Amino acid sequence: MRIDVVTIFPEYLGALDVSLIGKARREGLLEIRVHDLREHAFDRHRTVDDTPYGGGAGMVMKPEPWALALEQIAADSPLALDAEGETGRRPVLLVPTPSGQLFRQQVAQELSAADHLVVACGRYEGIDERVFHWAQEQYEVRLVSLGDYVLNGGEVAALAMVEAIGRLVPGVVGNPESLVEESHSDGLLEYPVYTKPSSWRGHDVPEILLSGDHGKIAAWRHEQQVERTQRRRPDLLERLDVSTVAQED
Ligand code: 6GU
Repeated sequence: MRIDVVTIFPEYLGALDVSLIGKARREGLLEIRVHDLREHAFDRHRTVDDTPYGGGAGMVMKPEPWALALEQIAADSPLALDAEGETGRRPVLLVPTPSGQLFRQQVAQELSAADHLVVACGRYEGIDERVFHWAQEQYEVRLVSLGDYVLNGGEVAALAMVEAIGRLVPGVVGNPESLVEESHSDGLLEYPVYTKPSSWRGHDVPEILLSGDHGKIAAWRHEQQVERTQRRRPDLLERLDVSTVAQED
């Protein structure tokens, strides 16, 4: 998978050199390129923002540097041309913004099947809205939010999204089994986990986990998933099919 990230703070994306995603880049499973938006701003101060029409607080990102950056990346997309000349498929333009659709595991799953993602990190009060309409000709545009709180810009959200998507690309996570059991993969929170010692500072590991009865352990873990989802995230249960919650044997 190819991922391009456009930002005015390329150094923020340095974390993508580290750990699992860093390793996947070195192995060629993920090709991540980080671009400085200011390289597409041509005045003396490399200005990328301006005051909002209609008034109001803060600044808005100007459309032109974005158009130049996104045009260049689209022209260089692995989807731009195939042997016959056209793939007919567009790269996905992912725009982190608190006014976007909620970025859930299911969205990460969908996006992990894309061949080319471009992440547009906005700052200030956001990017001129016309950029998103204009970009639809070359991109499948998706505005996505991490949750109901405000960050200073899209960079931290881009890191979270690239990690959530990248780890679902085949080969990036060494043991694909670990993707099946984790939180949100079945719409429930994960069951609690324990390791040695079995008794620690007066706190014991639940007996059943020491029993060796794999059927009972699986049933207990499922109960724990449902119970803690009910307690911590009742909103998640409302989205689920009853068969996911009912104990399967
Ligand atoms: Cl995706 N961007 C920004 N700037 N703030 C956020 C967010 C995204 N998600 C939650 N807050």
